[in-house]
Amino acid sequence: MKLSFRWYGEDDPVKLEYIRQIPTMDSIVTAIYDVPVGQVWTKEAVAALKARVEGAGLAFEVIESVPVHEDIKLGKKTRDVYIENYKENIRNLGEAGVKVICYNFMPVFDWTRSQLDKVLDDGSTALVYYKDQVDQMDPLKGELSLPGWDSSYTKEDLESLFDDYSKLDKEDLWDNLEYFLKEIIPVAEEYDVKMAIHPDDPPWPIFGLPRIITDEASLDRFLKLVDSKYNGLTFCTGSLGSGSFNDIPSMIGRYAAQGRIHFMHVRNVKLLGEGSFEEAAHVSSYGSLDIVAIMKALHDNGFDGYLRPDHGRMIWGETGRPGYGLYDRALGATYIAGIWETLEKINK
Ligand code: DNO
Repeated sequence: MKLSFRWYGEDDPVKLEYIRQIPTMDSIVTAIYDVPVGQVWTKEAVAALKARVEGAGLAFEVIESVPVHEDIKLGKKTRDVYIENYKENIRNLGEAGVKVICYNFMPVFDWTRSQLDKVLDDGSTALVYYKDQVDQMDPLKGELSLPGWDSSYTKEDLESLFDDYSKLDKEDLWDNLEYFLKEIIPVAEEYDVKMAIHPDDPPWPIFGLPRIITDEASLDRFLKLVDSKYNGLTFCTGSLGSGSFNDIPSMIGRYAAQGRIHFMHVRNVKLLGEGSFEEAAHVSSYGSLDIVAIMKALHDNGFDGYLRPDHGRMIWGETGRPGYGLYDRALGATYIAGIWETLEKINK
């Protein structure tokens, strides 16, 4: 297990030098953020990012994310241009030593929450998803903006995307995903870069848009679309674990044994029933997930990929990017490292 931490570049209030000080920290998970979705990242920009991360004493081996252009998800004629650009990114990143690329196939919106700063009993704040509130949100009206969303869309762009998606059902989305994978996985194989899809967060359709990477059956189907270890998973415990229908430790055990998990996002969520949840401290008793069982499933099945603590709460007065402060994620990292050390020792 290689412990990693997400860093948003020089604009991130969390400094690389601070991340380095988290015990057993191995690598940085990052991306190039100022290139529009679908375009090629220049080799120079990738080299500069690599030099910066390695200069801070951390490895540069995981990219989260190289985003997938909507035309690819929609299966538009223009997709081939964007797929060629995607392949070029895989080649350039592979040549720079990147081992894993995380991406997702969620239409329009990445992760979605109803509130980013819900005050918990202990005075910390967390990201929450209250179904009744999300059901009342209309992304086409008002100034809704959430951290997982691409803020470059205008209202007109969004209307046209919603219109395009209204003509697409889940099976069409699967077809478009398969087309994409059949194009890119051979390049990933050649350049030794493991592709790792991130599941849908939350794992059900929102705003009437289809979502397909949601549960064990869909992950099985996904892995068979191209049966190569280069077609693998970012297993996000919080995303999949928001659905009570997912048995997280058992799924992790299976996919880790198959060598198909390349990247883990470890986060705890407290399920409130009926599709609502609150993000919680990593420690098992604070949420609905058994983090020890999750780590044991990884350990017992030979997981040797990258793992990062996922969203944290805001604690100790920290402000910054919702979910991505330093303190609570560092506590999560240390808790995870402690479980891992225990598993290594008791299994000797
Ligand atoms: C949320 C993240 C996601 C993830 C993308 C991967 O905090 O885990 O935004 O980066 O879905 O493409």
